[in-house]
Amino acid sequence: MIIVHSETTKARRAKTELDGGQLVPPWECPERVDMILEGLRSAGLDDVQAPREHGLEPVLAVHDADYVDFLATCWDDWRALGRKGEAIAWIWPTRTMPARRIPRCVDGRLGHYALGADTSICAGTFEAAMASKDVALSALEHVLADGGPAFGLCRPPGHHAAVDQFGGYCFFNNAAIAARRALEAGKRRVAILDIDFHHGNGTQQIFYSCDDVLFLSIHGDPLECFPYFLGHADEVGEGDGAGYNVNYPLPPGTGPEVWLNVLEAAKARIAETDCELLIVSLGVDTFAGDPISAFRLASEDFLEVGERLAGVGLPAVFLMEGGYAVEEIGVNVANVLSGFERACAT
Ligand code: Q9C
Ligand code: ZN
Repeated sequence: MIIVHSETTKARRAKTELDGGQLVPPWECPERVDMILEGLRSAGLDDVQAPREHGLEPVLAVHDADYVDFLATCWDDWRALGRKGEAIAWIWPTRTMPARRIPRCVDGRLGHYALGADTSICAGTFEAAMASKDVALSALEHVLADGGPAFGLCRPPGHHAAVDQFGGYCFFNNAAIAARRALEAGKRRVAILDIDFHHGNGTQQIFYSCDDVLFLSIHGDPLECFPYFLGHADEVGEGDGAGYNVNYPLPPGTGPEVWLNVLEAAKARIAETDCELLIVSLGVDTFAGDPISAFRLASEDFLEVGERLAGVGLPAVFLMEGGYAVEEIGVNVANVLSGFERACAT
């Protein structure tokens, strides 16, 4: 298995996250990257390669140009106003005053482009987001070239980022960018299977009316869990995309037995939909010890997850999403990938 990694993914080093009414050190921290690399190395997954730079074109195939420009300039605009803290959204277009124009002032722009207040923007955020999508695209390239598999150690993660919104620690939707590129390269249909604890609202929104990307997500029920406003089972896609969006919301406290059964249901949907590539949005925040999530998978269960994913039988790109139990994140990710490799070999 090829591992794609860039040290530039650590250029985002935010100091603050609004959590429970307090500014706390962000759960989504650069140390996650080092712990994952260490876990992979211990498991013998040591074929680590640097990404190739892909520029903005593949980003603009997914995200609006004004949104990309906002991400590129937000921190400088914020600093120019002499602000002491990190850039954070605090007012939004709402149900009673929906967005009609994009404000000029950075405070208004933050509200326009943010889906929540959990994700501060700081120096290095844009560079890290650029490196993260290059990691995803390079992992994809390896799979397109030789059938894979490959793991892209993306950071920041991507699945909460929509066409023109950031949040949930995500800026560019790495999985969506890779999927669009795979279609351009000739794949006729791509499955994105999102096994992060949180619903992949951004990926769903991006492909909601598309039939060439099958999006499936297994996640904490949005009635109880972030992102709260998307991810219900009756969201099935629209227009051409009707039937190509599949949500499996599960109650907080869900353990490995139920979770793995639902994974089999998702695999069955992929099997009947004629896909040529599998992109796994790989969050390991389904781990029982995750500090901000509520499923009950144990570290050993991730071996089983990897083995079961091999059963999909498609060329596979794994892209890192969430996972905040920093001590165990390395072994959890390594277990998924080792389980996958082991099952492919047999
Ligand atoms: N500060 C991913 O796993 N924050 N994102 C909830 C409140 C939102 C998780 C805690 C969690 C986003 C990629
Ligand atoms: Zn998550």
